[in-house]
Amino acid sequence: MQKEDPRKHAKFHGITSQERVTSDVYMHIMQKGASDREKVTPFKRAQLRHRRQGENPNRMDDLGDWIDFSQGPTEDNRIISLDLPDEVADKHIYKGPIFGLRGFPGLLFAPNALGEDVQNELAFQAVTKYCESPHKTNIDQCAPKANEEVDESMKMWEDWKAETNWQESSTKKKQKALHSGRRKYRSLKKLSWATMGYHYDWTERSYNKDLKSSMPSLVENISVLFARTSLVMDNEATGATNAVSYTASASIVNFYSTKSNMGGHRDDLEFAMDKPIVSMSVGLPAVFLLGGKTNEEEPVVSILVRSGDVLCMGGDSRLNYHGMARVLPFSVQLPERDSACCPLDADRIGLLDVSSNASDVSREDEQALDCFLSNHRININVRQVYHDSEDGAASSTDAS
Ligand SMILES: O=C(O)CCC(=O)C(=O)O
Repeated sequence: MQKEDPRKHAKFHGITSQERVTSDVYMHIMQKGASDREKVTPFKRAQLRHRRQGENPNRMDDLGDWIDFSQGPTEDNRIISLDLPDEVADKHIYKGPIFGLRGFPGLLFAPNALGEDVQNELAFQAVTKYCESPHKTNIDQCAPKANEEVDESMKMWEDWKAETNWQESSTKKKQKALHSGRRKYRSLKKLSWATMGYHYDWTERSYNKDLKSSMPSLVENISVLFARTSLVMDNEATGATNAVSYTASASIVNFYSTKSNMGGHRDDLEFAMDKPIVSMSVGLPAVFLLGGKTNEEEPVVSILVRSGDVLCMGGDSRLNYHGMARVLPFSVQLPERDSACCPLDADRIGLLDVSSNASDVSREDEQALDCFLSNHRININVRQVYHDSEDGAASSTDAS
């Protein structure tokens, strides 16, 4: 008897897993019209406005009013320039810039915060380690189909390289399947998410303390740095004196192709709602949607997220509706980034004791990764699930 992915039918963040990975649902909603069951809320309207048009992949007509944090506040008065508190900047290496967004207290955006070497390391770890055991993926949720070949010893990355003509296509920024052999059960083409740290139990719809894998130090160190920044800045803004410790205890790694999107949802399953979500992006740019506390609230703003950007949803924005409307293909021409951005590079991240653990990436892997990232977006987001007393905040406080 085959086990079905519980997320396929169960509503996750208010959307089904199918909705999470395909924009066809938006067409479907359009065709159905605004019946009571599928009421077109302001959030959904924003998603529809940005929906991918297969026949027009480079469309830009929906992007006029987006917020591009990498242009800074001089270009857009919705962007607020913030000062990194000394407490965070000195001790935590990242020197900024960091921005807020008018009307969305608690939201922080650090454009191009991660240098190229850090982005590549995150991406390489994501395709080689974060999507492999002991971490869990969407693929593990379903039993293999009768026509699928199961080879537990084959790593998905090695298989993808063997099956994709990335060498020839890396210059053309297009991937081609080499041959259409038997379908693989474990394949990067089927991968849409992996979880690390506490895994979410999709059947019980809760985190399960007994289902846990390790949190990679690179992801932990980056997220603790930005989470503490968010916590300190939120205390400063609100006059609160909340603890600024953070435990990176659960992470979702989302793998998007140019056809993927993620419907609107709130991350409301954690217990430590006073701790921010830290979200980092690598690979293709995308349109991130941010709404209010419900999907009925306006405005719903469109934010351009690019490779290397870090976004924190903390304080008042922790429970805001959000989603990912569309991934922009490589061929879409974006405005240049402001050169004042000062990314966190491997040298500085070395101070966080990460560079010593960096992967030894071969030339072949480098080129294949370049090709993969020219067709995919990887988003790594991190949460603290339980309250400090239960979630071992000691390790993250030591990082100060
Ligand atoms: O891909 C993104 O930027 C958003 C991911 C997200 O919202 C989630 O995993 O809950």
